[in-house]
Amino acid sequence: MKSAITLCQVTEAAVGPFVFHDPLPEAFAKAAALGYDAVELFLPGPHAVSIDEIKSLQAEHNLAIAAVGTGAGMVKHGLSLTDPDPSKREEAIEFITKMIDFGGQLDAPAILGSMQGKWGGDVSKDQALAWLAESLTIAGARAGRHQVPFIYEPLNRYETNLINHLAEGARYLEAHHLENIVLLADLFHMNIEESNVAQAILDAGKHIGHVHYADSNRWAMGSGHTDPAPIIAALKQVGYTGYLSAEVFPLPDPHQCAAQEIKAIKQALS
Ligand code: LER
Ligand code: MN
Repeated sequence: MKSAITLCQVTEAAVGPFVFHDPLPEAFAKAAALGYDAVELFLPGPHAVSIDEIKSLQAEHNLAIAAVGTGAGMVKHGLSLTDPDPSKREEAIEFITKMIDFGGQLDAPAILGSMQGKWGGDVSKDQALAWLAESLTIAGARAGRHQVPFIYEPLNRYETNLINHLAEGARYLEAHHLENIVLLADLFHMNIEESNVAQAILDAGKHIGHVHYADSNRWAMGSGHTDPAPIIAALKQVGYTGYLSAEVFPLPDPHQCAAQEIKAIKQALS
């Protein structure tokens, strides 16, 4: 397993669970100085930063791109894949497709989190899950062009009412024959929803393709009441070799948070 840290350039997400909000040259330098293997990018959209600029920062700092988030589609543009308005759903899938192509040029998968939306009002749960499956079919195929998967993230009940558990996510991928889609195990969401986080990881097994490595309070690991040992053991047991990515609040300050998280990741993997 490898370490990653979130870099956010989305002003609307300034209070979100992202560690460094500095301009990218400074943020890449800070991640590299602390010894991270990669950065996870949360950008305003597919044209916010040029691929050349990111590649040159990667080369300068020897950092991989672990993943790119798509949440700006929701927080900036109010787009979701389960919007009752077909033109909004169309715009949402276009935004995601462009983010997949952006990430793909950096060998990085894109993540679907908040843009999955919710069911309710005029939209039934079955209808929303059917629209989501259609979009995931498109996203999985598009990501495949870049030889990367597309990452689907079950969220806690306060953020979506679609899929809140890894097991539901795994069953959904299988039932809809969704190919090239992996699940994101965000330990913060899992701490709220799963009865046993390590067991949920064992059960989801090969479907897990990315991990947001947060403690129970969504601070750096070691700040809350999560015991990382059985979680790491479960990830090893299922053969997970991807990133433990610091999608956590930058508290008590970004540097202390980032330093504690890399220490916790290194300890867990030693
Ligand atoms: C995104 O990765 C996530 O975990 C969400 O809670 C934020 O939209
Ligand atoms: Mn997450």
